Amino acid sequence: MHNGKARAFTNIALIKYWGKKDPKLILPMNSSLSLTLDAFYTETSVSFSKDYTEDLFYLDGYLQEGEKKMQKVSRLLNLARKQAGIYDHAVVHSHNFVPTAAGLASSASGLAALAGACNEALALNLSSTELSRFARKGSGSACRSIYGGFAEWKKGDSDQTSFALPVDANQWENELAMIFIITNDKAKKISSRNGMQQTVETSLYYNDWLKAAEADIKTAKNAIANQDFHALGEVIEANCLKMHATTLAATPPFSYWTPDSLKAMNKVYEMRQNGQNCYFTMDAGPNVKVLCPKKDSQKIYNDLQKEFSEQQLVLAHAGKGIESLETEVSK
Ligand code: FM0
Repeated sequence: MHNGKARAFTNIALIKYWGKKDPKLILPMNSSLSLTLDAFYTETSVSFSKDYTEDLFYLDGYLQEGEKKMQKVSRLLNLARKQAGIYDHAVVHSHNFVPTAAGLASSASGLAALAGACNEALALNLSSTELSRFARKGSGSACRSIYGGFAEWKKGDSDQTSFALPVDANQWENELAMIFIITNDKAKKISSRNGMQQTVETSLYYNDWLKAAEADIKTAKNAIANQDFHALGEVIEANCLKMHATTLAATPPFSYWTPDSLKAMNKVYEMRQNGQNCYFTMDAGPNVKVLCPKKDSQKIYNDLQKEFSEQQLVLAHAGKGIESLETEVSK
């Protein structure tokens, strides 16, 4: 029996990963930059044993059946077994900790936690860089959840050279906050994986997205180095809008936005016009995330409460990197 357990926090991309150069290895078309957050995390334990006759994956206590639900988990288990030379089946228990009942399960924290748990269980002794590279092969965004605070996933051009590294902000991340506006808790129609593939293959704007993303990373890193909130806010909001523009120019066209997403975006514009420090970002779904200085977060939260219910709002701050946890069963 080989047991391991880890906790990983989710991260939100400020400059988005949107498109794969190599879908099998999960090599991205562009580099991305994220902030790890404290409010959402996953704890995952894994045990490998000769007594098991198949791989089983329980998410929040429920057995996940079918190839599609097992796909990302199986990928990491197989890679871990190959690396360790241990070919036992595995049982995985994963728990998503989210502050509301509104879903928001994240493949970033989930696959990072599984990577960490496998690293422990099979004594792979991976460095942070190696763990990031390993987590990447479960889900691209997971490679950034190895680190707390800001992280950059350098796209690289091979399995070896594509991984995330921490971005040193001199603790500035601790002066920031992110407020989640949960507009819709239903399963999304087009996954990130399918959405980005459709966009790479068909969007008229995809090449322009790539040019913009590389420039935006540089602007964002400069803003972080200078601790310039407005410069960072401007580039992250614009980067998000450019990513979402690519989906409108895909064939067939699609959008992740709902009327509530637009309501939230307009609220952010309105608050900014009234002198508030806040900018939004959105991923491959309808929820809107608002970046603001921590010192202003309560006032901005209160303003958002005029439009959205308390159940829809989650205040988060910078989170930690991945941690190993004690397993209940001794090795
Ligand atoms: O997080 O196909 O990692 O940079 O969230 O598993 O590699 O779930 F806004 C979209 C995340 C995409 C941007 O995609 O895809 C970001 C996104 P996978 P992910």
